[in-house]
Amino acid sequence: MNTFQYWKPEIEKMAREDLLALQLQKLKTAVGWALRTEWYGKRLPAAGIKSPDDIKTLADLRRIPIMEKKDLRGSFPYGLLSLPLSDIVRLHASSGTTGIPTTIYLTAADLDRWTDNMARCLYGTGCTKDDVFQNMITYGLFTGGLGLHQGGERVGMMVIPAGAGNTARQFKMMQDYGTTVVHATPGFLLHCESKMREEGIDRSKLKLRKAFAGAEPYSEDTRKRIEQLLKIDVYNSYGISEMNGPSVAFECQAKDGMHLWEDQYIGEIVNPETLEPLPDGEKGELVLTCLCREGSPILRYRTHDITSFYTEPCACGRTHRKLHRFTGRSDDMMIINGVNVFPSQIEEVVMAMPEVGNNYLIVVEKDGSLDRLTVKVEAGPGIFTDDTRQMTALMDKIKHTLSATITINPKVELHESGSLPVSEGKSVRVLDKRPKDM
Ligand code: DLL
Repeated sequence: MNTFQYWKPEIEKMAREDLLALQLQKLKTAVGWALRTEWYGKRLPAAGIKSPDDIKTLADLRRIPIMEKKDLRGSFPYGLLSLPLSDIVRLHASSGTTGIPTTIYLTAADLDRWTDNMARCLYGTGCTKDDVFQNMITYGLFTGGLGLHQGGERVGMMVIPAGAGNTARQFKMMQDYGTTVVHATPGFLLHCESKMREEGIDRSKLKLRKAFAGAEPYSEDTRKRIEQLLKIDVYNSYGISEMNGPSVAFECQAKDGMHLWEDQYIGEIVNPETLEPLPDGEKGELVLTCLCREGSPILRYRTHDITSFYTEPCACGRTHRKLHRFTGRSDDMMIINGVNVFPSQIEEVVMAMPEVGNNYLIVVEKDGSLDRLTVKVEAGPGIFTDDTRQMTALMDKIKHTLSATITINPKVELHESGSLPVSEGKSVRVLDKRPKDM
């Protein structure tokens, strides 16, 4: 029997009606923040919302226009800023569908709220200040690194800012410092397990007991496999940089669905085609409203992530509704080893190169537990030769230009003009060969 632990029990187990009243109050505040931005400053009044008082009930949320990633890009860099830059203490960004990143700005109070939300997630999995937490995910603009780092510190754990990759170094730190908890993408956790076996690391000498895994979709079977192989408990963690990143929804000790923190976010499930709300429990696209960030407020944001709400309460007693494991996306974004990549980013790079012909193909497959991206491009007319040095130099050039844009290293293959398959109907540009086990 689990003894559940709560970071903010008065919030986490709040009666539903009080929680909804709190949401309404915070929604009004967030609308006030949004009205100060250039983007919402035009759109909210056009929808009849000129002041926070025009929001009378939670149903008024539906009057707010839905925001897309392209709107964020369109308002780059500062169209969504609600305060002078002197009030901002941090920015984070993720890749957009084109070269323009989607950027969010945090005030000191925003950062404090995010940190506390993260602490709530981590503490809710049973972590305590006695834990040693190795954060094996990318730091920098990506929200996964600093997000869990801050949350871990707030819980009082000793945080090792390990960063992603380099399994040998990770194992050394686990052994040296007695790591008890790790954070990584599920793919990297599986990769660690096979490397541990390969390198003859004795699991029984490690103190590992838990892992937080997220930033990319994975199945319940994958969770079980990681748990059995590494002999740890794995907790699913969902977030999206536009909503601060991780801490949006997290599993508790019941390990059965992720609590969406409804005092911080409002979640709606909509039909991805009509954007109309779906009845409770039905599967559709998640639209999120951020109630906890003043710096760059974002309301009714299309995540493109497909899920549904649980209709039954959780064994842990928390009243915040839970989300089912995500089963896909309603757009063409690919997640490759935790990094978001849009096919359009790749197209933009290769089509801008004069040496490249008209056809290309993106192939994603599994290489052990990790994902591998191959970009096959046709050389332009008269470019392809038997001179391997020349061809290797061109492939390297394409590879470097691509990795500068998409931030991961693809394998690049150069093909003779006219040799890649041509579809008769719509072009097939992406071949995702990864098993769909969800
Ligand atoms: O991936 C934030 C994050 C960092 C979440 C660390 C969890 C852990 P983005 O780079 O903006 O932010 O990518 C967000 O990743 O829209 C989903 O498609 C996908 N995603 C994130 N977590 C999960 C998950 C971070 N647990 C996009 N299951 C989202 C399925 C996930 N997909």
